[in-house]
Amino acid sequence: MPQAILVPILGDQLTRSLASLDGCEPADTIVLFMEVREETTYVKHHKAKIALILSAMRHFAAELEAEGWQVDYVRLLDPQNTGSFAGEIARAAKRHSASAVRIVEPGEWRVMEDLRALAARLPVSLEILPDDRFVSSIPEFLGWAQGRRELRMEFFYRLMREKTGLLMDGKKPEGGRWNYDKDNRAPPSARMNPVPVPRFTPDAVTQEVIALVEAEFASHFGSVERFGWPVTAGEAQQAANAFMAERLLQFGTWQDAMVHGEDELFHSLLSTSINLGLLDPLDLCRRAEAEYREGRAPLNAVEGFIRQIVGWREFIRGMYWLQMPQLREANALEATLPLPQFYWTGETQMRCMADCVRSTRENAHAHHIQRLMVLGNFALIAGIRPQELEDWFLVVYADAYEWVELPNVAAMSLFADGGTLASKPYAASGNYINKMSNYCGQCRYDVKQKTGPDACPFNPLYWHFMVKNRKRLETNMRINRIYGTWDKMSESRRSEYLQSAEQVLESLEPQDPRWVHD
Ligand code: FAD
Ligand code: DLZ
Ligand code: SF4
Repeated sequence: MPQAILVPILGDQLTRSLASLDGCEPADTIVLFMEVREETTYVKHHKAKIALILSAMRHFAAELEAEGWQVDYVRLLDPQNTGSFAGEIARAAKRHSASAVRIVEPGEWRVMEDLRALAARLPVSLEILPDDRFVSSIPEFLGWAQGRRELRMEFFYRLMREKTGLLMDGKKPEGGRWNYDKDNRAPPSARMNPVPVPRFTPDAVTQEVIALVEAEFASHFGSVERFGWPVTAGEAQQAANAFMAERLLQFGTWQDAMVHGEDELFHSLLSTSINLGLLDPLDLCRRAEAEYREGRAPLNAVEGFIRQIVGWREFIRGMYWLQMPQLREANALEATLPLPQFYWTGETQMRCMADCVRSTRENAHAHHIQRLMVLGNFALIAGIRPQELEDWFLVVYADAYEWVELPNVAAMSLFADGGTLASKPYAASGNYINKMSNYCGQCRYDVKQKTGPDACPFNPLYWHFMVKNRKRLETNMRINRIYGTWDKMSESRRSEYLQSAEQVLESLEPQDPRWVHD
């Protein structure tokens, strides 16, 4: 056989039109998949996340094989498995006497560094191709960012709307406004009638992977009992169809609402499939736009959905590559508190936190406002060390890869980059959670009480955070007025707030680090 080209496909590159396959002929190409310990345990990912990725990899490899591609699939327990991408690519290049290796750029900095180091020592050339599954390339984003004083999603988003033509009316935005965010914030209401998200019964491949995960990763966080994620492009399309037909209509209005025990509401739950490469994000946006153009979904819903994808998702990825590797160490607010153990166990009397952790454990998912305004907000105002919360988010969500997790956690949620990404910290007292959810009614704490043992912990922590960071935040025009309110309080009221906050902080049991690393 003539010398083959080796095409390694990483676990989140499961896309039929992947750039590295483009132009290759099955007869002289070896497609390599690698289940490796370095990826499954560099943090101890949620069991369902590992099951999802390995099952999706196995299904995709089988599909390529059925199409006539020569697939070399290294399984986790293969005795020769070296446990790393670099080790497996080098081994496969030798095994197949490959003339060259072609790979699409990885999503994560860590893996890119490993590939660059590998390229320097491999005896054959290793070509790293741009990942064209995004609307904006990394150089395009870096070019846009260069020289700008403020990097705001809104302006980048408008550019992406113009570039794609999504929801454009000539040169103007459809409906006259770029952003209908104000129409995306209705609190929960009796009028809400969410249709359940489709769940996919694990087939034999997924069941085998689940058994492997239970055996090999028993001490990892989370449960696989309710596993129902789409694991093929076909299933992902079914999930997308159901979203477009049943939930997009109301997605916009209740995007920020939270309801106890209702884990999905009108969210798409498509992030796992998009991030794996099973769904094309731009195609989803075009489908959502068609729902609007054909009168089946309102503009606030469709614009909201499109903004999340060509706005936030693209912007977040650009910010990752702009801010790495510094972002991983960023801690602009000098927060040092260890992550509380209840992020893992859910054992807290805060009803909002307990429900979000439960959903996270059962589903490897929580929706955006639960992530930002409950789980992230608590960590922000309590002063949790960013790297501990970042590891937590990377472990627990099935859609978490560092390129998307890290900017969302460090920059958006914890303001750890000092405001490069967000114009102000997303800090809130219990009042916000009470307005946007039904959590507080049956909570052991009283959201109306500001201080004392029965007060909602978010209330004193909010002021504690504001006071602690006064020097840094007072110059921020978007929040500086809050200090006027603080200054008008009596001395005794202020010290009640601070003492209450200290009591909450002292009561927090630090996490057991073995949740993240053995
Ligand atoms: P929907 O509400 O239906 O939104 C549609 C799509 O928009 C999502 O599928 C996703 O692809 C995209 N999207 C929306 N918001 C964002 C965003 N801020 N960044 C990137 N894409 C976005 N998303 C991840 O994919 N992986 C993560 O690891 C992740 N970590 C997060 C951590 C924090 C602290 C916060 C605040 C947000 C995080 N997000 C992350 C963004 C968002 O919460 C999830 O994309 C969303 O909850 C996924 O559920 P969904 O598919 O139902 O989303
Ligand atoms: C997250 C993950 C896990 C848990 N396991 C694997 C694996 O065994 N093999 C693989 O190819 N990819 C895995 N992944 C996804 C990778 O971590 C991801 O592709 C890289 O970090 C690049 O973003
Ligand atoms: Fe959460 Fe406070 Fe409401 Fe309890 S009262 S659910 S702790 S916001």
